[in-house]
Order: sequence, then structure tokens, then C-alpha cells
Amino acid sequence: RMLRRQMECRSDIHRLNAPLLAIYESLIPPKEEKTKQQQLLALLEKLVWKEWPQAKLFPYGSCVNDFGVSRSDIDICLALNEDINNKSEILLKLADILQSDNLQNVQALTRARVPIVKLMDPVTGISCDICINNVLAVVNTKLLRDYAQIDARLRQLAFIVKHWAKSRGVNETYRGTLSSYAYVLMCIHFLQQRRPAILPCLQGMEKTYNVIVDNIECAYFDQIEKLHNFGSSNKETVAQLVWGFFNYWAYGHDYANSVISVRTGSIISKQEKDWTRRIGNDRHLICIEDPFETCHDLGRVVDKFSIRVLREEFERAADIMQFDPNPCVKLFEPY
Ligand code: 3AT
Ligand code: MG
Repeated sequence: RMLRRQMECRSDIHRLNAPLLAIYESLIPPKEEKTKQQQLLALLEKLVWKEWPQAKLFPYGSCVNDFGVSRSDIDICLALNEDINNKSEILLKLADILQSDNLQNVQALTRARVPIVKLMDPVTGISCDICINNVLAVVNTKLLRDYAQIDARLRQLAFIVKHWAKSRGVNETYRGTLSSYAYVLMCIHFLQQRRPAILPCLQGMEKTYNVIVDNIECAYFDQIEKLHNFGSSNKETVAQLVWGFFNYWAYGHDYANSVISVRTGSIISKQEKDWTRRIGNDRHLICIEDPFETCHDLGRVVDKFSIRVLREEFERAADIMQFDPNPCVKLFEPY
């Protein structure tokens, strides 16, 4: 492994740039999708306001963070001003309201880790999950979107990584692999680590945005219009970055000791976080610190079986990027 780590990128890497960009372009949702999402959001607001006139609906996740591919489901947070001691009751009431307005497949999942109501809108064909008062997700969505505005290569890399993860079956938290959110944080961290850096560490800069959510201070520099040239002295192309990303997670990352941290823009030690051993169900086999909920390891879903699957997939992808004559097909082959 150490030997491979020293390896230089294949000499014809530039040949892969155009096909990788073409894959990225093909994944971008068409403009009509945004319009349909807004249409559905307006309908839902109208329904929700009948019961909770003070409520606000915030879309979050890939429908607004700029990392959404075509035909993604949308995630919505219903923000209620009242103190809630029984989320289930509210979710069931919400499900009732939605059901009676022709929305389809309405289902309240009150016992999920994040309890939600699921539904499908027959008019737009969009499926959506509604959760209650999950404001942290709305804030981390803004952080991701702000990073996406700084350098176009983040969105390109993240689309390709997400597409790879979905094709290879390693984007399934219920089976012990990583969420899309975790993959995007891995991409941001990777670009913060390039030399010269392609992305800054927004939480390490002057705090121009500052909110307190669930007693957690969420603060960072969000005047991204001042940063649009940030990565321009680094000339790496998307092909080099995809190669580098997989090479890092296959052969460069120190799984035994390291935590990746977008919050600090650096690697921190497991020791420092006290993430060196299994506590309850958190095994900390791959450690990705949440930027705001810093005690939350996004790798906690990974177990001793799925870590092997993940690492084998990173190695497979790295080897394909290095040696395969046709990586743009091979990389995304269904598992
Ligand atoms: P897809 O395009 O749907 O795959 P996504 O960006 O919508 O990607 P997810 O569906 O994994 O990502 O999650 C939706 C949002 O929920 C993303 C993030 O704002 C929030 N989120 C997801 N998982 C976590 C988590 N473990 N901790 C905190 N926030 C999370
Ligand atoms: Mg989603």
C-alpha cells in the first residue's frame, strides 16, 4: 500500500477529462425540474398553513445544495415555532392533511432515526420526504451550497463520486455504507487539502453568518462572491481530481488514526476526538466529522463488513483510474 501511495498519475490522464465532464453534464438536472419543485413546495405550503399558519417550509439536501442529480427526491423541513414533545402526533396529522389532497403514497415513518412523512405528487411526479424542525440540516445544506459556489470543480467531482457510489451500491446507509452528505464532505475536504488549495476552510474565516441551532453555534464566512477566484492558482482538472480522490481513499488515508474535518480544513486525530474505540454502535472505522455537530461521525453507520466493501471499492476505483483503458465506463459498472 505504501508503495502505491507514491504512484504518479497515469500520463494520459488528460484524455479522461472530456468524457468525465460529459458524464457530469448528463447528470445535471434540467431547469424544468426546479420549476416543478417550486410548484410542489407552494402546494405543500398552502396545505400546511391551514393547520399551522406560523409554519415555514425549508427545502434542504440535494434539491437546494447544488449536488442534486436529475430526478432526485426532495427533502423538506417543516419548521414549527412551538415546542414539540410529540413529533409522531404531528407527523400523523400532517400525513392526514396531505392524504386528503390527492397526494399519493403518503406514509408517516414515525420510528425512523429522522422521523418523516413521505409522499409522491402525481402532478409533478416528484417524491418528497418531510421532517420536522431539523434546522441543522437546513444550515448544513447552506454550507454545502456555499462551498459549491466557490469552485466549479467541487460540483464536478461530487457528481462523479455520487454517481460512482450509487452505481456501485456504496451509497446505502441502511446497509452500512455512506450517505451522499458524507461523500460531499469527503470531496470538500479533499479539495481543501490540495496544494495550492482549491477550497478554503469557511469555518476558519471571519464569521459573516452566525446562527444557533439546537444549542450549536453554526458560524462561517458566507460572502462567497469574494472567493470566486480562490482556487484559480491550482490548475488541476477534474480527471486528475477524480484520480486523486480515489487514490487518497484507497491508499493515502490513515484509517487507523485520522478523522477528516471540513470544519478545520485539516485532518485531526481520532485520539483528539476520543474516537479510538467502539462506543455503542459507533465503531469509527472511517471518520468524517460533521461540520457543525462535531461529536457526530458520519462514518458511524460503517461496520466491520461494510468497511471492507468500501475500501475494496475505493481500491477498485483507484486502480481503474490508474490502469483501465476505458475508465469512464468501467468505473460506473453496476455491481
Ligand atoms: P441525494 O441526492 O438525495 O442522494 P442528498 O444531498 O439529498 O443526496 P441525503 O439524502 O443523504 O443527501 O441527505 C439529505 C440532507 O440531509 C443532506 C444533509 O443536509 C442532511 N443530512 C443527511 N445525513 C445527515 C447526517 N448524518 N447528519 C446531518 N445532516 C445530514
Ligand atoms: Mg436527498
